[in-house]
Amino acid sequence: MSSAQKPPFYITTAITYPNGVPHIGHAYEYVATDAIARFKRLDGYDVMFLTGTDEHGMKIAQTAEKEGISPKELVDRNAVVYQAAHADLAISYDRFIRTTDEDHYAASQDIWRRMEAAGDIYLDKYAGWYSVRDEAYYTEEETELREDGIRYSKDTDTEVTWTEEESYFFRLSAYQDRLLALYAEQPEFGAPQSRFNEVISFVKRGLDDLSISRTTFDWGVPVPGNPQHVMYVWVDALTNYLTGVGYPDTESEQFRRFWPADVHVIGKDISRFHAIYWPAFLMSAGIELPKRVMIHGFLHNKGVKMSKSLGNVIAPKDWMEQYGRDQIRFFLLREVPFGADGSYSHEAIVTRMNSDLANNLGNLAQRSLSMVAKNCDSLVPAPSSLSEADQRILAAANTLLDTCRAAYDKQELSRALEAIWAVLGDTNAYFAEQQPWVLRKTDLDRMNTVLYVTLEILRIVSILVQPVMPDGAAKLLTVLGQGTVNDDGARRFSAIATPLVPGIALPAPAPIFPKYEEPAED
Ligand code: ME8
Repeated sequence: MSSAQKPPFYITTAITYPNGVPHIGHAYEYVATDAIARFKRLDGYDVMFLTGTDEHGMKIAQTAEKEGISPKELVDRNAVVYQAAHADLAISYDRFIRTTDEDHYAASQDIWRRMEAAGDIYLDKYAGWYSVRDEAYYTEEETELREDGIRYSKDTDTEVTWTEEESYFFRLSAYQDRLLALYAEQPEFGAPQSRFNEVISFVKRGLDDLSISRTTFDWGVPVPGNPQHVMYVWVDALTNYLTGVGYPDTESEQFRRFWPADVHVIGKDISRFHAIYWPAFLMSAGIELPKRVMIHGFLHNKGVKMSKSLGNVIAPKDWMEQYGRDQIRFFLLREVPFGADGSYSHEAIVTRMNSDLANNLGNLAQRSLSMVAKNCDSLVPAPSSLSEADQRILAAANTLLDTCRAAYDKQELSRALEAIWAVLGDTNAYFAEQQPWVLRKTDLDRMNTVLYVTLEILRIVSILVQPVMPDGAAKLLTVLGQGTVNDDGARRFSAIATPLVPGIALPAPAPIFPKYEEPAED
């Protein structure tokens, strides 16, 4: 099928501030979004997956100043670091947008002009509390003066400073009713429900107009018609989702195909920006709204917030070197129900690696495939008539695609993995009960059947775990004789319904998910 015939699917991550180094929290968001993008591609969609860096604003300007370099030098240096993290994590994005890309200036200025033409932008004076860390404004009530004499945002614990300057405002207050109507008509707009409810209550309390330009620094997109002002970084940042698919050319093939976005994947600290400001900007500009904002939780190091001062910030690369890429991707998506906050520790990772991957998957593959190598001339054995136990386990494996689709459509990735591992658990029990190594001496037909059923389930499982573990799944599919990376017809979800063909020659099995070995102490 050509891509034009496939249904489109547009998914995005938040764009990261490139003012430090990527950490596990960022990796978590990239990996989750990547798994969904890969899932949809394997399921026959034409996917557009956008990620990137959010390069303007006060925070970047201040970091650059501290380092004695220009903001552009800082973001040029750091964007590369984020791109390398994407490559290390096998993030299969279609475009890595940088908000300093030329086409993004045109897009940001275009949406501004549309909001202005709608009568939603006016010039006034801003006086209030600003958090540079959050690039966000807070009301007096949202802040508190603490014992150290510094005022903080109560919600995010970041320092705020009093700011007074001439500023353009967006008439956010006029959008309260329309936003509430949107939430009522589209209850799937925000997820999970608990986090979406927080957004709804916030809007119900009433909205203030939003300051959307700054004059005290110039690192941003110039305001059309008044270059004394640069846009508030969130106006340009949110617009990246439009730039990524060809805006402002709303007639372009890409824009018409992919906008509105199917899912924006973001963290809980930026839900207001995505579920309140963003739809309001789009309503004002007369542009269709995204279908869904998926709000994930935060990852904490053994339950403790990651912070530079505590020295517990983990670089994704260090983890991958220690445990392996697939293992980390699997751990992140299996361990934490997407949407909830989660915790990680060495022990938790090792447990997942050893029990779920090495035992339940790797070992089952190794045992069954080495029996086939030894006893069936390395050919997929032909099954004879299927027993009730065979039929039951095959039927369970054959429901997995639908279960996974339903879970991925709600971004409930851990549920999809849980369902797959439930079938793997049952298959291990089946293999142990059937004892093909005993059947080898007593009933070869039955041995062949048990091995066939086990390989068939491994085939289905391997196809379905590709979005999460692209490397290991590819190796498994290779040892199961199922296509190649370049000729992947047998690896797509549409191939699940066609059972494993007896008689195909299998390559020598190789262990795929090894157990974690603690490094020897010196
Ligand atoms: O917020 N656990 O950028 P950012 C899980 N530039 N996710 C985490 C996390 C953690 N410990 N820490 C951060 C920004 N994140 C803006 C976005 S979008 C138009 C602009 C998530 O670099 C965070 O919630 O601070 C966000 O979704 C992403 O990482 C980038 O965070």
